[in-house]
Amino acid sequence: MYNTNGRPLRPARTAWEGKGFVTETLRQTRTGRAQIRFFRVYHGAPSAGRGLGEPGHCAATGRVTMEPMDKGLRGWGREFGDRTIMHVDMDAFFAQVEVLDHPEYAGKPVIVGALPESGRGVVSTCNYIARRFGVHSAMPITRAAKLCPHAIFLRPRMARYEEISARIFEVLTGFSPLVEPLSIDEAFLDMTGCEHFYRSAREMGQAVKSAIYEATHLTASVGIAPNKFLAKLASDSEKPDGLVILKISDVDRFLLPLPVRALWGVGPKTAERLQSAGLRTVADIRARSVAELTQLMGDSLGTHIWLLAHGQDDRAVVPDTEAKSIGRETTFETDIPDGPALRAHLARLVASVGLRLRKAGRYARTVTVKIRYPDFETHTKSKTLSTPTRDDDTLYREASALLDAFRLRRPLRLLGVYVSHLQQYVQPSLFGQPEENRLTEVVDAINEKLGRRVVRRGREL
Ligand code: DCP
Ligand code: MG
Repeated sequence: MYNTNGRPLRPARTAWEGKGFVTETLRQTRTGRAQIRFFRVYHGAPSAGRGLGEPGHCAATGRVTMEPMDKGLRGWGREFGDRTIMHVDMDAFFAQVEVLDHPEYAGKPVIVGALPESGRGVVSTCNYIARRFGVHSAMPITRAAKLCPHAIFLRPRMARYEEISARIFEVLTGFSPLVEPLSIDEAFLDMTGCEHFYRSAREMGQAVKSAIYEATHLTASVGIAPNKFLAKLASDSEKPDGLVILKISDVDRFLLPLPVRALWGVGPKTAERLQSAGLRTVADIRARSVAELTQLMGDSLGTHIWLLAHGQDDRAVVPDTEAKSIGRETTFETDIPDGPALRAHLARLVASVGLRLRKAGRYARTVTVKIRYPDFETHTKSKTLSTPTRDDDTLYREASALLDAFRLRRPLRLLGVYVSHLQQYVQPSLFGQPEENRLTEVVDAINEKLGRRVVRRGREL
C-alpha cells in the first residue's frame, strides 16, 4: 500500500521517445513529505487510437519507494480490466456558474437561454431546481416560462463559461496526460496506471471532484468504468454531484435493465426498430446472438449494438493536443493611450504569437485583436485573410489595421493578439504560395540558437 494519493504538483508532461511516448506526472504524497515522479510508457501515437501500451516503470524521489509497474501497481485498477476510464461532466453547467456569480439566485430556479419576452428561442440549460418543474435543455423558452413562471431567466455569458471551462481542464490535465474534451463542460480521462495514487476508485473520483470544486466552487459528476461508454453512463446516472464506480463485476447489474436508448448511438429511430423486434432493454439484446442482430440492423450497427450491450467499447481516449488558437495578451501596469508605446506592445505580442505559430508548424487564417478599457469594457475585432499566414510582418500589418479600426479614444488597460483557424497546409492557389518571409526565418533561427528572443524588429522597441 502506498500512501501516495495527492495533489498533482504540475500537470502531466508528455514527451515523444522513439516508438512511443512517455508521460510524467509529479505529485505530492498525502503526507506532504515526498514527491513522486510517475512515468507511463506508451507504444505508438496516442492519436493512432492505440493510446494504451504496457506501463513502463515508475520512479520516486523522496521517502516513498515505488515498485515497477509490472509488479502490479495498478492494484484495484485491475478490477476494471485493461483500462480505467473516467468521465467528468459538470452539473447544470451554465446555470451553476450563474448561481456562483449571483449568490442571491441560490435556492431559486434558474433558466439560461433565450428570454421569455422574446417569444422565441430555447433553453440552453437550467439548474436542478428548475428541472423539477419539467424544464430541460432545448425546450422552447415560452414553454419553460409556462412550466416555471417564477424562474430567473438569463441570457448565456459564453466568455465567462469558457473562462471557467479552461480552469476545469487545467485541473483535469493535472490528473492524467490523456484528457479528451467532449464539450465545454465534459471530458474523458484515461486513468490507467494512475490507480496507485489512490486507495480506491472512489477516492480517485473524489480527488478529481474536490480539485474541480476547489478551483471553481462548482460541482461535477464523475463516472469510473472499464471504457468510455460505461464511464459516461455512470457519470450521468447519479447527477448532480454524483460519483458512480462500475467495476467489471458491477457492469451487468447496471447495464442489463437499461432501455436500449442508453446504448451510445441508438437514437429514437434505431430504438423504434429494436422495439418492434421485441428488444426493449439491454438484457433483451443480450439474449440475442450477434448474427441475429446484424441480420436485423445490418453488419456495422448490429455489431456495434451487440458489443455495447455486452459492455464492450474499445475507443481510446484521444487527447486534444491541437491548439485551436494561439494568443497572447498583456495587462499594462498603467493604462496606455494609442501611440508609439502601444504599437510597440502590439509588435511584441505579434512577435510572440508568430513565433509560437511557426513552432507549431501552422498557418493562421484569422487575426484577432482584443482591447480592454480601464473600466473593464472589453472588445475584440477579427479579420479573416484570403491566404493563411505565419509571417510576422503580415500579422503585424493586419493587427495594426484592426487596432486602428477601434479608433481608441481612451487609454487601454489590456491589449491582446490572437490567431485562429489554424491549418497545417496552405492550398496552392491562383495567387501562389503564401509569402515565406526570409527575414522572419533568419530571426527565428538566430533566436532559437541563442535560446531567447534576442533579435527583435525595430517596431518592438
Ligand atoms: N447546452 C446548450 N444547449 C443544449 C445543451 C447544452 O446550450 N441543448 C449548454 C448548456 C449546458 C452546457 O452546454 O450547461 C453543458 O451541457 P450538458 O449537456 O452537460 O448539460 P448541463 O451541464 O447543463 O447539465 P447536466 O447536469 O445534465 O450535465
Ligand atoms: Mg454537464
